[in-house]
Amino acid sequence: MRILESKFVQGFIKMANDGYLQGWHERNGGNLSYRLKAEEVEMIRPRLNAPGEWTPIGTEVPGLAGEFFLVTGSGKYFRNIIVDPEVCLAIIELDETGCNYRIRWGLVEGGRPTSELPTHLMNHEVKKKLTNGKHRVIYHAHTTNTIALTFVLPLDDKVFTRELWESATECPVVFPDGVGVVGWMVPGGREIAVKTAELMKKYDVVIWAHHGMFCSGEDFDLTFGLLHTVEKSAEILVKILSMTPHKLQTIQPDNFRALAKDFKVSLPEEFLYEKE
Ligand code: 2HA
Ligand code: ZN
Repeated sequence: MRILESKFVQGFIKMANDGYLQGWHERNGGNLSYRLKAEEVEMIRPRLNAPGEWTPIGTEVPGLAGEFFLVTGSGKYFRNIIVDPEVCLAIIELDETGCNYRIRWGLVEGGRPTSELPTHLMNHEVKKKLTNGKHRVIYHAHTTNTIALTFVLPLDDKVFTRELWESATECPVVFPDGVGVVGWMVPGGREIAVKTAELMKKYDVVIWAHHGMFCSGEDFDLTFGLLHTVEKSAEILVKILSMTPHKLQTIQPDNFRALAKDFKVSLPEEFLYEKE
């Protein structure tokens, strides 16, 4: 089967375009990666390019040795993915040490995988291990309202989680583990990747101050839906804070406990602190 026609490539392209239409991908902002299933690799193997040179990833991910990923290209615009996926995307293969990659499809006009490849792969490594291989998608977007909040809320996991939970009732059900926050760092390298992957051990959502958000999930719908839900809640909170610094009423800790019971999720008490 032609690689472009395969279901996972089509799902990837749709997700990327949906993100663009939401306004989260100005210029070359954001990146997306998908860890292929073994049967998907076998299905497309006859149509992969002959192996080329190995290139260092810039970090080590031994837990992903030999895996294949579909990724966005560095400097490529999300708005062009749907028009010319073979120019904007790549399928890469990792070597047996998890230190190097090589391109096996795509980027037909040249280029490299996303500048955030270290963060994507280190997140994939953590999630593959902790979810028994269920999580396959890592998504980074420049989510306007979530970014705005990083200028006015303390850069603290507990505060961000609680404020986002309070801003829309579905939130604690959609991300019961909460969200992590990374203070401002230089993007694109190993240091921010290590920090993000550490938080991904606990959360499926990590916010980068003054930059954007990373989400991890099982498939394209769940991962897009997670990021969309966080950003929608952030939008509501931005509107609230734009009207008044004081909420007249909100969802209270005991309301969250009742919600947890009915919706059969466990909400860590660390986020249900009493406010002054
Ligand atoms: O330009 O979003 O974080 C791609 C990015 C880098
Ligand atoms: Zn970014």
